[in-house]
Amino acid sequence: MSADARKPVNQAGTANSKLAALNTWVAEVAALTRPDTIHWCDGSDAENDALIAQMLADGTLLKLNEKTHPDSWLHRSHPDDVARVEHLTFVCTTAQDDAGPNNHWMAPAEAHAKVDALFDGCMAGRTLYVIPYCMGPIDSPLSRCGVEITDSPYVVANMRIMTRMGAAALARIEKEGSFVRGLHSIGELDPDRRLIMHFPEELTIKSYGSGYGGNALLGKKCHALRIASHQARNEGWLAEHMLILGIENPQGETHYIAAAFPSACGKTNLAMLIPPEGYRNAGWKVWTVGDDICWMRPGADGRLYAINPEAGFFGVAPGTSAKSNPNALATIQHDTIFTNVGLTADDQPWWEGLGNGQQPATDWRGNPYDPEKGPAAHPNSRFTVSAKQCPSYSPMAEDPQGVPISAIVFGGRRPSLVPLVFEARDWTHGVLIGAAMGSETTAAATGAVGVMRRDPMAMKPFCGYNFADYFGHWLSFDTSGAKLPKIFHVNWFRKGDDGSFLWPGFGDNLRVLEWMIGRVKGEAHAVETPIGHLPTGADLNLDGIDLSDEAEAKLFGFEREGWQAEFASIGDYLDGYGPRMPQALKDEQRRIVAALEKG
Ligand code: SAT
Ligand code: MN
Repeated sequence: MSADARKPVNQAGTANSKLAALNTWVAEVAALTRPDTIHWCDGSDAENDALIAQMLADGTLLKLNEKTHPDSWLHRSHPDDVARVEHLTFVCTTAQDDAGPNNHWMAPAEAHAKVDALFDGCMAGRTLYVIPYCMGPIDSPLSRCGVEITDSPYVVANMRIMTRMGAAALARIEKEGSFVRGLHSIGELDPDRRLIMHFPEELTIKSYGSGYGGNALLGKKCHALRIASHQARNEGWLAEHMLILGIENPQGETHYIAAAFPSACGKTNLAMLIPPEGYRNAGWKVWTVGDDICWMRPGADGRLYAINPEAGFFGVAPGTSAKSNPNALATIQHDTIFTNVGLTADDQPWWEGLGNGQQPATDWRGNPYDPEKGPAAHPNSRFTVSAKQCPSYSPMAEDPQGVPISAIVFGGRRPSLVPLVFEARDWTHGVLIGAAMGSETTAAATGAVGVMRRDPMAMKPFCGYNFADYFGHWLSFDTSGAKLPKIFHVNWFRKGDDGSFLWPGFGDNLRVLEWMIGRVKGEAHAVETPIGHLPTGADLNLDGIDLSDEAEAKLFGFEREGWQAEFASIGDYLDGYGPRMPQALKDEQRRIVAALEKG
C-alpha cells in the first residue's frame, strides 16, 4: 500500500470548495478505517464489469445460467445476516424525546464512540469505495444526494442498480454542496458487532457489521426513509414507505396512487399489478412508478407530487411467479443480482412459489437441498434489478416534477376485523387511519413472524423521529390551498373461519383501486359508518369473481364490537406517546369511539 493510494482524490480534479467537505470526510474515514486502497465510483459499465469479475473470482458472486439468466448473479450472505435488525438500529438525536418511543435511541456522542470503535482499522486489507449517489431523477428538485463509503463491492454493485450512482451524482453534489453521509463496513459480519446508527441532525449514517440490503444499501431505508423523513419535516415534504402506481383507464386518463404497506406485504406485486382479463380487454393499464419509497411535496396547484427516489427494485423473491407477478418475473430474467435464493442443477435461481416446474438442487446456504432442513430460498431472499427492465415501468417515473397523487392507501396483514377497503372522511381521519395501522410481522426483519403490531403508515422501523411529531407533520399539510389526495385503508389478507384468504388479491385488487378512483371523481357509492365510508359488494366491479356469503359479509361488513375494542387499543397507543401526540388526532379517535357507542 502506498501512501498515495490512501490519499483521497477529488474526482472533479479541481480544488472546488463544494467538494472540499466530501474530500475531508473521505480522508477522515480513511484515517479511521485504514483501507489499502480508495476507489471513487463513477458508475460506468467498465467499473461494474471489473467489480463483478473480482466478486466471481473471490466467491462473493456465483454466475447463473447464462442462457436463461444472462448477466445475473447469486450472492449467498452470511447465514446470520439475512434481514434488517431493528434491535440494533438507533436514531441518535440530541434529545431522546426527538427520536420518540418508536425508535431505539442513543446519545450522539456515545453512539459515535461506540460505532467508531468498531470502524477503527476495519478496512485494513480492503478497498474503500466512495459511492456518490442521487435519490430520485438527477434533474429533479425533489431529489437528494448522498455519498456512501463502503468496503463491500456487493454493496457497490447493488447501489449502482438501486440509485443513480456515479459521475452524474457527484456533479450534482459539487453543484449543491450538500449530501447525506453514509459510512458502511461489513466488519466481521458478527451479529454481536453490528450497529446501524442514524444521526439525523448531522445527516449522517454509520452502519457496521451487516451486508444485508436494508442495513447496508444506505440510500434505501437509512437515507431515503430515516434521514429523509427528518429532512422532509424540516423542509415541508413527506418521505414515505410507499409504492407509487399509475392507473390508466380506457379513456386514457391516468390516476396515481401511493400506498403504504409494511415490508413483505405485497407492495411490489401491487406496484406491478396486471389487470384482470376483462379490464385488460377494456383498455385498463397499470404503470409502475416505484415499489417501496415515495417522496412527496405540494406543488404550485396544491396537489401532492411524488417521485420514487430509487432506480431499482430490491424485491422479495419467494412467492414471485408468472401467476403472482408476471411483470416482476419478466424484469428479473437478466442483469439481476439474486441474494439467498436456491439453485437448480443447471444454475437457475429457484425459490418457493416460483412454480415453473423446476426443482432446487442447492439451498440458499449452498448445501444440497433437503426439504427437511427448511426452504430452498431464504424467506427474505431478494432480487436487485433496475426499474428500467420492468415492462410496466412508467415513463413518468423519470419526470423531474413527479406525478400528482390522487389517493393514498394504507394497509396491512389483518386476518380478522378489518374489511377489504374503507375511505377516510377527511385528511385528519385519514392520518388517524395511517397512525393506527396494524399488521402481522414478516420475514423482512429478524424476530418472530406473524405477530400483530402497530406499524403506523408502515413507518415503524423507518421514521427518523418521534411518531407524535410525525403525525403532526402529516396533519400540517391540510392547509387552505391544499388539494389533498383522498385516504383509504385496504386489507388484502382477511381470512375466513377456516383460515383461508377471502379475497383473491393480486390483479383483482384493481377492482378496489377502481372504486377508489370512482370516489376521487365523486362517482362511486359508499355507505357511511363510524370507521369511514365502506363500499357494498355491489359498489365494486366483481364480474367473474365468486365470493362466498362469508367472504361478502367479512370483506364488506362493519363489526361494531370488534371496532370498539380496536379503537380502545388505538386510544391507548396514542396515549403512549404522551403530550406530544397532536390533540387533533386524539379528538378524532374520541369522535369515532363516541360514534361507535351510539349504536
Ligand atoms: O431490506 S429492506 O429494508 O431494504 C427491504 C424491506 O424490508 O422493505
Ligand atoms: Mn420496504
